[in-house]
Amino acid sequence: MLEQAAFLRDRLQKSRCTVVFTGAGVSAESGVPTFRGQDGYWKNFRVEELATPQAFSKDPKFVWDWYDARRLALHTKEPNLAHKKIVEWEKQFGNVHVITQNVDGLHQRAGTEKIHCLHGDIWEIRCTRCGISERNVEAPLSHLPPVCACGGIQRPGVVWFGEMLPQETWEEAERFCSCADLMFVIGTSAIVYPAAGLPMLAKSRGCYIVEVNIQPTELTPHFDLFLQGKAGEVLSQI
Ligand code: BV8
Ligand code: ZN
Repeated sequence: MLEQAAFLRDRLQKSRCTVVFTGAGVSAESGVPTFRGQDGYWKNFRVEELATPQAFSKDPKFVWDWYDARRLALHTKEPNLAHKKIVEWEKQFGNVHVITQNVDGLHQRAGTEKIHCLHGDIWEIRCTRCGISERNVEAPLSHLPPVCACGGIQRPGVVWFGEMLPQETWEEAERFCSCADLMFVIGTSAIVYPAAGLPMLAKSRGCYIVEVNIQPTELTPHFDLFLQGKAGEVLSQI
């Protein structure tokens, strides 16, 4: 049993605002590849080739092939113990807010209600001509790239490198991290900005920060507690 379990439950109980900040590692035990691990998405690609507006305008079908494959793979994936424990905290302690970099929708499928998706949602597609967004869970997509009723090509509803994060979502995330007294940073390499700046924003306001990761990250030295291990295994002990 995790020796800090009782301490962390007490902190969760007393917290006025808890933020759970997650990255791809929280979905790893669901079988979803991370971005930078040895089995990661990026191992065979360069970011510039895929997750940028330039790549999409150059070859929308090539980019859609990758997103279509990820959506298809996600169809057989389920939320894991980590996602479920976070839902339990939200129900039990109330003021728990999830801020995720993930686009896989697994937090939502697990039942998380108070969630802020900084990098969008792979199940949203948005028209590049009229801007209309729609939820589309078809996998594989019958037509690549998908086309809007207005005739415009539709893109994945995610935030690519070089693109601004959704303004309102970003501002909400900053607000919650500014007032959080407890933050769990789970399964992120803390490489992608501005998202990776949120834990240090919370830290600057005196927040107690717990990191859960299979290995230390660049930010580990700045945090109050580092719990080494798989997210599902560690969280289920708290
Ligand atoms: C922006 C959606 C302002 C798409 C993603 C040059 C020009 C423009 C911008 C930049 C530039 N140089 C740098 C930047 C900023 C850039 C950036 O940060 N680049 C990085 C690579 C240095 N950021 C941006 O461009 C952002 N926008 O800055 O706008 C702007 C605008 C115009 C001009 C200038 C500035 C937008 C970034 C959003 C990119 N979109 N995703 C998609 O998913 O396809 S990012 C992508 O990385 C995912 O969202 C992912 O979540 C995110 C972060 O990765 P992680 O989640 O941390 O995943 P990773 O694999 O890295 O790590 C997994 C971790 O889990 C590891 O630590 C591992 O140890 C751990 N783990 C593994 N298994 C487990 C585990 N932990 C626990 N349990 C386990 N079982
Ligand atoms: Zn359209």
